[in-house]
Amino acid sequence: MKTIDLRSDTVTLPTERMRQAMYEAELGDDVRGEDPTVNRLEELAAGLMGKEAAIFTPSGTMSNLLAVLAQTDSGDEIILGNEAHILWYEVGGAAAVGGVIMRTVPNNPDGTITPTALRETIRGKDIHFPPTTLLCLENAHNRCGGAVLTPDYTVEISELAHQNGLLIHLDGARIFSAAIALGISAVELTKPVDSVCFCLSKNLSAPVGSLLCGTKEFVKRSRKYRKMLGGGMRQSGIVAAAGIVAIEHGIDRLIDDHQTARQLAQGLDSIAGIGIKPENVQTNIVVFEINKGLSAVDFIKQMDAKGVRLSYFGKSRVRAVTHRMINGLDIDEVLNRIRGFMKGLAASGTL
Ligand code: TLP
Repeated sequence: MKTIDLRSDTVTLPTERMRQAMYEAELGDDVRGEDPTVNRLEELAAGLMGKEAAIFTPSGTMSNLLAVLAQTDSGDEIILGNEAHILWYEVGGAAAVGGVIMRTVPNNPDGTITPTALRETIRGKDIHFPPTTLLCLENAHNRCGGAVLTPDYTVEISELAHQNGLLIHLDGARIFSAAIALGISAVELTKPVDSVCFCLSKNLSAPVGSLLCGTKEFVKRSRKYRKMLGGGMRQSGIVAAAGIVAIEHGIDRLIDDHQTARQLAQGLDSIAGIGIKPENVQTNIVVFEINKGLSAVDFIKQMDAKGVRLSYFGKSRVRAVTHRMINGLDIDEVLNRIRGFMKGLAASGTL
């Protein structure tokens, strides 16, 4: 039985072209700024994001942490959505390492935070208050089911933040998915923000890495913090080479992952016991509910035994992520296995 792994697009393996590029990569000591392949990747990334400079980091988590460190002081308050990846899955690094308070405002199901909520959350200059200095956005939004923030929204919320003296960091781990879904270039989504990071090792299939982009001064500060955190890498051109291939050849095909995600969502919608709104699926993330009778943990365990790997997203919430190693036939197979399992449950009276 073939195992079909929908836990995350992070499970994608490098392509043959990436392995070849890694083999042939020209290398140097990147801590000294002497790795030509890393330098090329950073230039390419800065250009794509419309920023002055970029820094290659080992992970999205480190990029987000550097963005906080380089744009706040210890004791500041940063604002982020209550479903933000930075809040949920980054081990509290912003607080533990950066010494900042993470103040949340509700994320709407479409990944946005309401301007009024932001306005009401930004603190004034009262002596008792910590300074509010950074707003973090996320696009596409992981915990909001891959939802996409539009350029108009990004401009509106960024203007509000800037008017109140805040900088804006965008966690754009899957920014190219958002751009492809909207049919625009990524720069349309990154123009209004001060810093942005995107990942190579998720939907773009590279083995390692993320790029953090912003002004030259910001990147210089981030470079110092990356070294402090132990993220200064030496001949990292070996992995940067795969990243260049990912950018040059991996972006246009993301549309295929959105198609398989829609196929999955539509199929799930026809299965009794599963709750989903297929019209909300915009990118490669599909979040659905297991209706009463079974917990998400049990559902995932049972499907795992049937060769379908999914991830936990809440008591009754399950996440599936489509990616380069999944095609339409795999999705048909996933749907057959889930349908069969749910039918079995209904027959046994569990549903
Ligand atoms: N997300 C992973 C897990 O951590 C949940 C996944 O499987 O989706 N920002 C966003 C929006 C992300 O989705 C992720 C990874 C990161 C940052 C962190 O990237 P890495 O894993 O490279 O540290």
